[in-house]
Amino acid sequence: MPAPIRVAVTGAAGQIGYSLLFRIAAGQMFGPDQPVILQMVEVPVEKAMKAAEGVAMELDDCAYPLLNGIEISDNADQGFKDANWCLLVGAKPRGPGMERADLLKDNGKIFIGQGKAIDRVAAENARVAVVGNPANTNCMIAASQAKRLPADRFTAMVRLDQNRAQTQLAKKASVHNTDVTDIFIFGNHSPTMFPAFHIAKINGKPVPETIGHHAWLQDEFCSTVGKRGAAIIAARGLSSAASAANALIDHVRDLTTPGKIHSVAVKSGGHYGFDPNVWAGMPVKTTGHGTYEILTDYPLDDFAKQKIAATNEELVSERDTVKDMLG
Ligand code: NAX
Repeated sequence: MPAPIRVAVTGAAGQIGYSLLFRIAAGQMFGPDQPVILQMVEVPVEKAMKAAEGVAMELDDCAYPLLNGIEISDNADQGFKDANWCLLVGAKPRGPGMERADLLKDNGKIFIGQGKAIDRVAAENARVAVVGNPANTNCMIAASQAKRLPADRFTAMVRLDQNRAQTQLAKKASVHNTDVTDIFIFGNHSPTMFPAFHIAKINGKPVPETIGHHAWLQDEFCSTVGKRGAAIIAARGLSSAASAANALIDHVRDLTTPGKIHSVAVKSGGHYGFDPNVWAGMPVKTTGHGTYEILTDYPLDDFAKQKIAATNEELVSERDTVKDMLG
C-alpha cells in the first residue's frame, strides 16, 4: 500500500460534505489501493463543529480499510496543513433577497483566506478543486493569492453540469447515458454555461445528426442543463448534494487518471475566445496525477461562439465585482 494522502474538505459538516466524505474514505476518489487521511474543515461555530464531530463518528463507524485518520479543524492553517488535495466545498448560501454581487463579495472573502493558507501550508504537490459558489470566480480568487503554487493547480467544478448534460442527451435519444460521449461544458457554473452539444456524440455519431432537433438542442437542452440546480431546489427544497458530491468524485478521479478527457474549469489562457484570466469550463486531457492539458482543437460554430461570448461576459463581470480581492 502507498503512503496515505491527505485530503482537506471544507464545509465538511454541510450537505455535500455528508455525501462526499464517505465516498472518499471508501476509495472512490483515489482508488481502492490509496489510503487517505481526511482533514475536515469547518467554521469556528459550535453547531458546525459539533456536526463535524458527528460525521467523524459515523466515518469511524464504517471501519473503512483505507481511512488512516480523521482530523477536524476550525481554521485554514491547521485544516490545509500538508494536504495533497484541498476540496473547497464550504461557502455561504445565497440568502433571501441577497444580490449575486453580495454573494460574490461575501464568499470571495473566504477564498482569499483559504487561498493564502493553502499556499502557505499545503503539501508541495497540493491541488485544489473548488465547489463552493460562485465556483469559477472563487477559484480565481484563491489562485490569485498563491505565490508558491502555480495557477494550474486550482480548478473549479463543472462536472455536475457535464453529467447533467450527458443524461439529458441520452434521455432525448432513448439511449443509455454511457452511449453519450464528448459532451463538454464551456464557461461558468451558472445558467450561462454552454453544454457543447455540437461536439458531443451518441454511439460515435454527432449529436446534432442523431437528435436532429436543432431548436431543442439550442433552447430546451441548454436551458434544462443550465437551470437544473434551480429545478432540484424547487423539487427537493434543498440544493443538489449527492449529485454534486458524485461530480466531485468524478472531477478528482478523472484528474488523477491519465488519458481522461473531461470538463474542468481552469485558467482559460485565452482559449476558445475566453478572457485569458478567468476560470472557464473547457475540455482537458489528464496527463498525469493531477496534471492536464487544455484541448484546444474542438471546432466552434456560430451558435457556440455566441454562447461562449455570453458566459465569458458573465465571468469577466464577476471578476470586475471582486477585483479588490485579487492578490
Ligand atoms: P451547506 O450549507 O449544506 O454546507 C456548507 C458548509 O460549509 C456549512 O457546514 C458551513 O458551515 C461550511 N462553511 C461555510 N464557510 C466555511 C469556511 N469558510 N470554511 C469551512 N467551512 C465553511 O451547503 P452545501 O449544500 O454543502 O453546498 C456547498 C457549496 O456548494 C455551496 O456554495 C453551493 O452553492 C455549492 N454547490 C456547487 C455546485 C457546483 O456544481 N459547483 C453544485 C452544488 C452546490 O450548489
